[in-house]
Amino acid sequence: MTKFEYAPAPESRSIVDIKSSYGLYIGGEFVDGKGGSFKSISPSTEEVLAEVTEATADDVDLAVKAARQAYDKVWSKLPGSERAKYLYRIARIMAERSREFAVLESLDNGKPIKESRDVDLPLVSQWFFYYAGWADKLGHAGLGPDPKALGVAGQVIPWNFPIMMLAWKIAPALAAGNTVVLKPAETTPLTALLFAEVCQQAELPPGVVNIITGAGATGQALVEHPDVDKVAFTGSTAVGKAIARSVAGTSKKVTLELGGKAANIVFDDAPLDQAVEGIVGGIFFNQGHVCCAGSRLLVQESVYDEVIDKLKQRMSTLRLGDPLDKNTDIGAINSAEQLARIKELSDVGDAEGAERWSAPCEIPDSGFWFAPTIFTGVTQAHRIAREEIFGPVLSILTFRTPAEAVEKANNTPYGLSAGVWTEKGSRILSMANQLRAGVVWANTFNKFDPASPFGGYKESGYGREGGRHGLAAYLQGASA
Ligand code: TAP
Repeated sequence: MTKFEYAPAPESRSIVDIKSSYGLYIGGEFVDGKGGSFKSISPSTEEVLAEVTEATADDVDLAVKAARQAYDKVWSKLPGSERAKYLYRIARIMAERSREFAVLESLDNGKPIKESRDVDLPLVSQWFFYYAGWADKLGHAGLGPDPKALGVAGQVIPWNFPIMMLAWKIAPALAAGNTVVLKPAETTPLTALLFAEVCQQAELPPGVVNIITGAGATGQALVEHPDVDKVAFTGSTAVGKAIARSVAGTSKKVTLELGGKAANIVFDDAPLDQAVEGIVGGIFFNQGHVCCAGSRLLVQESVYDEVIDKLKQRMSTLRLGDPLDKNTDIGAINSAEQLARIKELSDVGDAEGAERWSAPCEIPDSGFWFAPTIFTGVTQAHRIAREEIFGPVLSILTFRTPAEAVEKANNTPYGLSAGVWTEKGSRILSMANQLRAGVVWANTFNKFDPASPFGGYKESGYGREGGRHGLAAYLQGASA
């Protein structure tokens, strides 16, 4: 049994200054809201980290006005090379302050510090550096000779990669010449609020970036605001559909990055130890709170027993616990609501006859936790094979032929990502052509790069983030 040792890390915690309460960041300064407030808690301990303002529709209106004014009077008049200077400045500050951001992200979100430190934060500064480079070269992006910005972008992001999603949204929007109003998720607002301080430090003109905190109603007021020209949303397919309906018939341009149920496909010629690492990273990275998680494992029958044995052995070494402990592999589930959903769907897996096995972790007394879990004997009809669990739960199916693997992999309403493990290059290319997924990883999983477009097919949404394709989403008349 893996012993759970709670190792509080006060020294790392002290590197970030968390204020007891936060206002809204509008027009370059923190202001009081017109409504109430809510608490942001640490999901690993349930301690209150800060009191955060709940923006009302009037507050949203003020933020959109600030963004409009900044667009009309300042940002739209700056040459791309000047916008680039601000973006480079932000990129450098994010790199310099990455430790502080990583600790705050792990406290507010529950993710292991080795992930926020080694994955999320490096990608954040890379994203700003990458799009800074485009700001004065938009005419060379293949999106028209002199592409123009859209105006004010309303951006709504989820809780699974709070600061990374912020970077994915804000960097291309500003590079393309838009101003933004961004709403982080209710359970993870703190790194976005710290980013507001970075905007001040970078002397970004007031109103170019506005951060408003709140729940779904605040997000709805933002996307429905008549003076918002562009809506960029990452979150659940249910909310994405509601947003698509609410903006239908308006001139707003919309990008939706929604859910997924990715197949991670292991052929019998794959290097199995490497594949097992990819399976573990594919589903247990960020506690499985990953839209592109490899949540359905398809294993070729001839290596099924070997893969399951190796997988269980590897899972038995995973350490679950304090997100600030550098040795932690599995952090906390982000909220009580998400934990309840993971438990509910896992119970459905039991009831439908799949066989559950969980890694032998000790679960802490407080906070929200779920041990890394696999289900074997899963069929395509099972809800755990069809619905997004968004937690550390892997549904395992088998296949005999490549054609059967493709059919099973594509048998989902989603189409965000997929993984293929095989030694044959020709099989990789053939599978990539047949899989209906926006991203197909080969002999790796969950790899991201700012130059590479990311986005879905079918109910996983539309539009792309990353690369020059990501610029098209923020420019008039451009489609990548
Ligand atoms: P949602 O409940 O959809 O929330 C996403 C964001 O939208 C949050 O900021 C949320 O505010 C806000 N929101 C809720 N209702 C809204 C409404 N009616 N109008 C406008 N905004 C609204 O998703 P979640 O639970 O945070 O995130 C999990 C889901 O996101 C998963 O399905 C996952 O697959 C998907 N996801 C997709 C991607 C990509 S790139 N495709 C990336 C990450 C996550 P509150 O925080 O207050 O609810």
